[in-house]
Amino acid sequence: MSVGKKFKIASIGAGNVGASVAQYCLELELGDVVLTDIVEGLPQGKALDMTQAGPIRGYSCQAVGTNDYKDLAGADLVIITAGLPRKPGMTRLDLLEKNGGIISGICENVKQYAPDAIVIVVTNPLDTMVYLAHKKLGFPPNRVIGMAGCLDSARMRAFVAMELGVSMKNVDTMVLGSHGDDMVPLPQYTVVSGIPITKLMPQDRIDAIVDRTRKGGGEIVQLLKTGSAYYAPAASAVRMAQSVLRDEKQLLPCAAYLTGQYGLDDIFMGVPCILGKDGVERIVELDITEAEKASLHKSAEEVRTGIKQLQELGLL
Ligand code: A3D
Repeated sequence: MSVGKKFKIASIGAGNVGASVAQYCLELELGDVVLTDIVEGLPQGKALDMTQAGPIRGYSCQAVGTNDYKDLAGADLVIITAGLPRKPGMTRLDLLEKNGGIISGICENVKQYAPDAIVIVVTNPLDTMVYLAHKKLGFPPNRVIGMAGCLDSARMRAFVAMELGVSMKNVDTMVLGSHGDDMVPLPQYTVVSGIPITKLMPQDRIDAIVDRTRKGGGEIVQLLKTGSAYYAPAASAVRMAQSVLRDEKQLLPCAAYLTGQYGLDDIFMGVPCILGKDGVERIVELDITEAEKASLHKSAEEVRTGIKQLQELGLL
């Protein structure tokens, strides 16, 4: 990917997350956005509306809406948010089958029309869907990335800042593992302007923050009742997109393809990654405790179960 040109970003899925992704990309002037969905009129209407906000918000990038995958042609970066959130009465397996089918179909089109793109997957169940996307696309693993850790660590940053009454900008955290209850927040790597939180709050408050982070998605679902979070998820995906398109080399937790790191192989899991123009340019291996390692491996088992189910469903 060449840096300095005007980029083309495809946001596939024009629902809550996909439309917010497009909006943030325009606000940051990361590039022009192609908003894609299967619902006729939805991406076109939202894209036109966003473009018309440009003169007021001061951006000159534009969005176009489409139902035709041919319009992805030449996209530098593709963000996939298409799919269903889990609804009441739906089992994990139902979700896996439904979203697995959607991701497979989309990847066929991305492969055909945007073969050089870097792809960020947001659709749940995240770690399984990004694995499926990688297999279907056949792209080198550095060009396929899952968004989850960035969101989970942003949630933890917000909770720490709220607890201590400090600026969110001063808080840094790291969350490893799969997206969901088995994620592995790392208090030992959580700092406020370089000061470990262990020096700033008692252990029971740290434990409460870790627990709230793990359940962060569910807390919002409970409040919204008819949907799941989208502002912070979209902001997280766009932060990753920004680091890639502007070759910023930000170190962010992302679901990346592991080849032995943290003792895990042939799986996508949340790990610290350096993101630049080539996608995942490096995976950073942290020194973690035995208990954290055990949690990470437990988290990996969940993901492997999902991958096995995809195989049983004939999707892999
Ligand atoms: P929603 O607002 O329902 O939007 C999904 C959109 O996908 C809808 O507009 C659909 O019409 C569209 N769609 C369905 N099938 C296709 C297809 N084949 N091609 C193109 N578009 C299609 O959901 P949302 O935006 O709130 O969430 C989208 C996905 O992101 C869900 O799977 C969520 O669970 C997931 N999500 C993940 C995170 C993570 O942290 C990993 C956070 C938030 C949401």
